[in-house]
Amino acid sequence: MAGIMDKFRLDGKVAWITGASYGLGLAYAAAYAEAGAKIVFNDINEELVERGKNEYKKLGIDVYGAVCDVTKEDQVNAFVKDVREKVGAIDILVNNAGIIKRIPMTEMTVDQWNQVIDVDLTGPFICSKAVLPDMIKKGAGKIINACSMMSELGRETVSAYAAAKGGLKMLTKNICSEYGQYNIQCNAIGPGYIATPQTAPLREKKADGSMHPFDRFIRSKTPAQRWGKTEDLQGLAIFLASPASDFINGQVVYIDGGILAYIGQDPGNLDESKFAAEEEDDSIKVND
Ligand code: NAP
Ligand code: GCO
Repeated sequence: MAGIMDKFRLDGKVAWITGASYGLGLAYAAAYAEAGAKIVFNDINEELVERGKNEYKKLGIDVYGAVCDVTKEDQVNAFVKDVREKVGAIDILVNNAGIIKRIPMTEMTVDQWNQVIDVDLTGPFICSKAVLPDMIKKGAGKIINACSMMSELGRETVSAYAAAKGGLKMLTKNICSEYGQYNIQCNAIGPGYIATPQTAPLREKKADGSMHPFDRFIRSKTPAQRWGKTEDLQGLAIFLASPASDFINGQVVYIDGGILAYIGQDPGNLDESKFAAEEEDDSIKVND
């Protein structure tokens, strides 16, 4: 007889995690594979897809991977068609692919703005639109968007990213509203500050070996006084992709170590020696 924990299984499901050659996407895919799903992923060029396949091979995970830029609707539609024919119709979509450009708004070009909006907001629109027809036919589906602290808060130099992630929160609610009637749930993961290649520039030690000022700042804003690890998010990712969350829809679930609940402390009060033992994340790529 099936027990309650079976509700957290993904056996037989086809899960597409966009931009999952490394970082959070790779962590979500590894978790989904352990929960029984068939993994498909994409990245923007052959080199990254091959690197991703090697990472999955090291983890013992059999994946389908192909080149697909989430901002190009023709590539996305061809990818979804290929997956349908070679693996099966997509049951779970994680709109994980994302970029950030940390540039003061007055210095940011419209082209730079558009690049971030295209990947972080239009990409999820294009990918969700491509998988929804199969989910409607099946009468079930899960779409999980990658929101952020910047879905709720602003900060200097990330205007395009914050606008995209704020828009992604509302796209999450809209997909819920429009397709919930087909037993499709669209929710979002809202990570805090997680140690991945995307945030590597914010943690790089200074020339004298001392902490990056932003590293000290984020620890002073996080009750646990640490950055999140990609594995911290795997449980929530499985939950939102599984039947256990079938009556949750249109929500952004924040997994931030308490940042949004905490006013923060004076960064000068932090005892840096407490952090010395933490191993540095194995960032394999640093975005600009
Ligand atoms: P990351 O390390 O920069 O990885 C992003 C992934 O997306 C990479 O594989 C990247 O490939 C891919 N990608 C970029 N543009 C793409 C495109 N046009 N088409 C397909 N793939 C593309 O980022 P991360 O830290 O793992 O974050 C993953 C997601 O979570 C992002 O949406 C990010 O905004 C969000 N998030 C991250 C944090 C955090 O603290 N790390 C917190 C909140 C939210 P390339 O190598 O080609 O760029
Ligand atoms: C930044 C960081 C953040 C994180 C994440 C926080 O420059 O502030 O990159 O944006 O990536 O989105 O939730």
